[in-house]
Amino acid sequence: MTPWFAPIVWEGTFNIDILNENFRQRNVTIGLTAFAVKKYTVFVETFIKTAEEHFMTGYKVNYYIFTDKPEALPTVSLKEGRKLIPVRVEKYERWQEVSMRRMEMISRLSETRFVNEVDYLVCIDIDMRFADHIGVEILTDLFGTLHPGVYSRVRQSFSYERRSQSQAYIPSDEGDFYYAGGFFGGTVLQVYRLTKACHEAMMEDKKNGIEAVWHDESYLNKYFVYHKPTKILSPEYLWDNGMGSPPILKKKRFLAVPKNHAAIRSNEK
Ligand code: 5GW
Ligand code: MN
Repeated sequence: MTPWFAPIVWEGTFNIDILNENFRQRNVTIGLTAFAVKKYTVFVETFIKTAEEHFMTGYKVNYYIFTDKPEALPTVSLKEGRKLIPVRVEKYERWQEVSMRRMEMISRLSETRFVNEVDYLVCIDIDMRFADHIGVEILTDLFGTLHPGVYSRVRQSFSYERRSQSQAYIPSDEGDFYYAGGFFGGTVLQVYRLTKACHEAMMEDKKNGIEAVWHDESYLNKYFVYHKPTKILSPEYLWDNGMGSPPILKKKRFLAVPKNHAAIRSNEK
């Protein structure tokens, strides 16, 4: 538990049968948002195929795949009650902007679609594969995920934005955890508030000629200082095998797919 009594979700802390009973009675629909812009369309097939095996099995799921090339999305056969919904987005030149604009698009779609179509949203990176159970134990008003690189470290080592000119600024005596930009969510209302606030903070910074050190992740971390998540996911939910297999990790549920950073970040074909 956190000091504000939010559970930190690790294997062994929950009973999935009790949780399933509860969430099934409420007949929930879960929206998953992920972006596949420019070269990142290569990640879609593995992402969806492995999600069909491990993500919210037995529930109604809408996969909202935001992409500049909806026609390039693979056809993947989905289980009953699950839909793939392409959403066309602009392709920004700078990769930082591709990543940051996710907040704007999620907030916009929350107002126009998500509110009518789903109960909860799970907003995640696409350069990933599902490797073990991820179910309703993560669902709550607002959740964030401990960043796999720093989950065991102290506040002073968190790479929060430290320039007071930025809207993402966090003073050295504040902040609870360092959350990952690649896995957050909650109810549509809470995700709408979060993404709208982060987008507005980014636009204010842009106006002032400053961009936070870790882009959207910095603004997300700022938001969570003052709007505490009601659950926190352990790094089981966002792991990279490059960081090994520490004994505390009983499951690796969602894993980074290795990528060639130089090739995928270049604008060349
Ligand atoms: C490309 C080069 C560098 C950084 C980001 C991109 C990029 C990200 C892109 O060209 N297209 C795209 O759709 N994205 C989206 O932003 C993907 O959903 C991706 O998972 C997310 C975050 O970028 P990542 O995964 O490269 O960031 P890291 O910190 O996980 O490496
Ligand atoms: Mn990623």
